[in-house]
Amino acid sequence: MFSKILIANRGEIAVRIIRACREMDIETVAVYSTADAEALHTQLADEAVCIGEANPLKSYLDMKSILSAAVLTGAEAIHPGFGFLSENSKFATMCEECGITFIGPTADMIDRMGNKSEARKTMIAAGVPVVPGSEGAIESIEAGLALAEDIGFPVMIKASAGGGGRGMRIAHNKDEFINNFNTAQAEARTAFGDDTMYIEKYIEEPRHIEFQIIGDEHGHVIHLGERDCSIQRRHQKVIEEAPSAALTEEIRVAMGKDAVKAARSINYKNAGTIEFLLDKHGVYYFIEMNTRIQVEHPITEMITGIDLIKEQLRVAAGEELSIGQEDVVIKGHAIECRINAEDPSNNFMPSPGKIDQLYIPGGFGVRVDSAVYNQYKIPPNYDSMIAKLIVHDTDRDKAIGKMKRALGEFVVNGIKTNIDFQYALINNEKFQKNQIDTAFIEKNWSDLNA
Ligand code: MV4
Repeated sequence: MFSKILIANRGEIAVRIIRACREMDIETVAVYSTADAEALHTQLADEAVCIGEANPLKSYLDMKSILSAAVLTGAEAIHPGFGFLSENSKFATMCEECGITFIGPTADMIDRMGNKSEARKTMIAAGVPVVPGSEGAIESIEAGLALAEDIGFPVMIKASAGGGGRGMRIAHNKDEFINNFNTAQAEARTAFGDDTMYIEKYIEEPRHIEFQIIGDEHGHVIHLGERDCSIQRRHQKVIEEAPSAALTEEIRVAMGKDAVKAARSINYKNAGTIEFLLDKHGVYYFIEMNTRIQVEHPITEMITGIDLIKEQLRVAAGEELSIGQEDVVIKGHAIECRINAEDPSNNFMPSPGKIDQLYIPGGFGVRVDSAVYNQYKIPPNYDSMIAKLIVHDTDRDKAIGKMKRALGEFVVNGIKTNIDFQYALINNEKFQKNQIDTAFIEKNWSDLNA
């Protein structure tokens, strides 16, 4: 196992990783920007190195600064967390060239899954069900249109370099296809410097179901069940739960097998996620793979009792997974609410600033992963997520009840937060009855703001 690692991230995920390391007797090096001198990760790590200015491009995304910090402190590995450099194959390669282990998959796997039309092709070849559409990328707008007419409108036009909702357009007919294809392609060219496009049949009112998988370099790949991430706003997840209340045991077993098949087909090593869309008829389709640990990993930890960061460190160090598929037993139900420093009454605008009163909920089955403390000043330069409130109970109804209790206890004053909005979501009758899809927040907007 490593004796010292550097964490190339900030906020609650940096703290989460430091905690796992401390329990494993691994020393930690934090990196921080000038805006994060007082941040919790900077204070909690064994060592901390300032790597630059508040602007993430000049600190948390500065690969040379981060690698210099790792070399100077003698860190053997770098954990990238999520966001920032976590799916940057160039960074993974640079780590390797410096003799430092990138805690993640190989650069080649990042590239193969980062290119969404290539990933589709790979999954088709592996026999994993994908949404009807182009085999990989489409050659031309004419070829795309012919295919769209073949599979039938509406279709979704997607950028290969996209993912997470960027560079995506729906087309309901031929005219829309031509217009939206051109706009989406131009957008992709500007945003990603890559205008490769692919198309899929548009799945109406789907649920977003993702399977947690993890693989080691000894040929073991297991899944740890699914998460339902359907409650989101503008492609930002808001509430996640595990397991999904939308799956029958039969579908769950089939999806789990396909998730493992997907990861195994690329000899995947690291924690990762296989994302599926589930349509109203219970038919599921692979859409994307994430080659990183994700924000919502704690709900999987709560229902499985498995520490995903520790397993991730083990496999990165070349060890075998400490558990097999037979050791993964799903127990109860977990829900995560993302607590953001933002103003729901002002279009969810970020609301940075000083916290002048803080009470964090606790009690049986309540977990808060956060990097804030009383009197902490949230800098304006980063993501607005300040905490994840996670609850675990024996079933979904009880978990909902526990989340209501915990949200009711949570006090953050001095800044605006989405705590009351989260309460309205959790308290919503349709949410409670599991009448959910990816358009839930839009569809229930007036009820949620009553
Ligand atoms: C889709 C889709 C419907 N049909 N693909 C959005 C994010 C990206 N990861 C994929 N996304 C979607 N792809 C087909 N063929 C609908 C969405 C989608 C969505 C997916 C998951 C969670 C929330 C969403 C919100 C809007 C659209």
